[in-house]
Amino acid sequence: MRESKDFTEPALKTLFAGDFRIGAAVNPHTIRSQGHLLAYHFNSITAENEMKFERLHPEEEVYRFGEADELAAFARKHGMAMRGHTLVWHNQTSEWLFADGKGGTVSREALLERLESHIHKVVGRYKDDIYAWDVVNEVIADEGEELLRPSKWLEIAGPGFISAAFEFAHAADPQALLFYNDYNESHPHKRDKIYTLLKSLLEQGVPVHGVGLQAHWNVYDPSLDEVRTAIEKYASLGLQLQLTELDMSVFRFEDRRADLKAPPAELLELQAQRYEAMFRLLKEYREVISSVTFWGAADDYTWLNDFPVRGRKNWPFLFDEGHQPKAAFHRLAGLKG
Ligand code: HAH
Repeated sequence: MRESKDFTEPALKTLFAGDFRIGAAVNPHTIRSQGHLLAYHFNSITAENEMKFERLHPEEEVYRFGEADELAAFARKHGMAMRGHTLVWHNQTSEWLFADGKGGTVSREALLERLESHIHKVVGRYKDDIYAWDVVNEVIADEGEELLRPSKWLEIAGPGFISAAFEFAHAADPQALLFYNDYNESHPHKRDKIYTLLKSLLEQGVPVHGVGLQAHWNVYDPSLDEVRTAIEKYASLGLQLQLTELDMSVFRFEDRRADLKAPPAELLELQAQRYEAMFRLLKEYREVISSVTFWGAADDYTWLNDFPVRGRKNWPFLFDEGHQPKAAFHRLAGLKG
């Protein structure tokens, strides 16, 4: 691992200090294995998994805050900002939440009470550490004309669970910036649906302050034009934007090939060009984009090593497996203005 003294390249957080915060998703392993890299280059973190419902609240009477607390302590120690991820999601959520304990389904009222008490406890606990929460994650349906994705939340509580979550979070910490977060956010069909949801929340006076563009992108998709149009459309609502989970896969989403042992030079060059073009675009919108968080920090650890093709390695970041800057990093370091 590179030691602190080995970092001589300019720090990302300094390069973009006039534009937006630069964040990374972390976990209790990577704050150790990537500790120096994180402390040198990044000024914001997000817990990759440790603040998700199933991890914090595995049983009705049991909260487990140990690992989340460790990550918050890391942020404090290094003077980093912290984003909270995530309060309401259809995945990684404990089964007990939706059950009545008698083999049936909980009532709408009881589900919303449980949500309120969860949010009160979690948002309240991290009031001094977390400045922004992903309150609701991924409720928009990817395909078709339905606005909302089918889920236990929707089935039991109806669409009102979305505004309820924002209201509860706002009551728990009136200072916190509250985000709606989703992926495929730059694809026109889903973009328009996300926009429709946000517009309706704002019209109802729901306390939503920002939209999180997950930005799980790859070297071919989405196009620069699609990203620009999405940014302009979301920003037209008067919301602030953050890129919350950026990575740049070297594979198309549908690509299942699993034979690559190392990234070919042409792909790394393509990745570098894409990062450069994307960050040039993001800088144009620095007035509305307040943070850009990568869903990891360096190629030694990424959730894409298993998703969507199990066991396949990927190389989506600006730093390689040895935490050395890649071509993409050098291209960003050369951006002017
Ligand atoms: C994200 N989903 C989640 O927000 C994050 O919590 C998780 O760690 C990784 C990725 C992205 C996603 C998905 O859930 C399903 C299909 C495609 C992408």
